[in-house]
Amino acid sequence: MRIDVVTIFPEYLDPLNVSLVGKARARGQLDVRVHDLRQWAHDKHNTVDDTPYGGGPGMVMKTGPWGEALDESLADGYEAGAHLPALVVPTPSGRPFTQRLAVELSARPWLIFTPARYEGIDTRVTEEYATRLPVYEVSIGDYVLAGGEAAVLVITEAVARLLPGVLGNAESHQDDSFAPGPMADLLEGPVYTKPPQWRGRGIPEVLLSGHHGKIARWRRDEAFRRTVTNRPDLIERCDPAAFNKKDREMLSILGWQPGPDGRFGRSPEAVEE
Ligand code: 6GU
Repeated sequence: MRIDVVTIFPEYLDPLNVSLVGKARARGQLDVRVHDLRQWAHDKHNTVDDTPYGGGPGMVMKTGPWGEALDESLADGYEAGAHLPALVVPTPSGRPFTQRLAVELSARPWLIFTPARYEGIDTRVTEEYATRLPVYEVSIGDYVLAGGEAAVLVITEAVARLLPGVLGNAESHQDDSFAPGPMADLLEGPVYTKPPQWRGRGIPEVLLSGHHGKIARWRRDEAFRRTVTNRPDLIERCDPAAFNKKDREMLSILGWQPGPDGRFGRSPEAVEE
């Protein structure tokens, strides 16, 4: 996969040299090019922003530098043999970044990120490139960052670990929270390693039993426990067909019952504490 990032803070992307993404680059599985937007600012102050039409606070990033940066990055990528580029525009106004979107992006051969500072990029830039390439406007959560660079780090790491050969163990993202499969839509429960005793705290006995069926059931019960506490919305929107008899028992213990539509909700007596 090829990744281009155009930014006014290239050094903000230095973490892409470290850990999983850094190793994927070193192995040639990921070709990351970081470009300084100011290369394409031609006045003596290298201006990339201006005041917003219609007034209001803050500054808006100008069309000119972004247009030249994207044209040149596209030309360079095509020349290097890359194909099917997609533009990823980090913005708090974008669609939510989810594991599903990470999987979709990981199937694309070439991503171009346009993290913005200030109040964002003049809308005509995304409009223009949307006539030529798929454009994903993406938000990494319901909070506001000072710029999109941190979002590029987040999205790149989530995508890179899905690329073939990047994770050591081919199975290790099968039961990630949010991955499709038997634990779909449940958070992962607690994990333990040696020593077996630490500050008076032991290990749940079932994990030492060697009984794989019981261990799988225990893990699923703990996944329900954690999901009910931290993300009850995930249970509410789950297709109840995904729950077996033991799942329903566990949900009942945790105070959840099927409603008229079959979907699970907190039992009335368990609500409000
Ligand atoms: Cl992608 N950018 C900014 N500036 N703030 C955000 C965001 C992105 N996602 C959530 N908040």
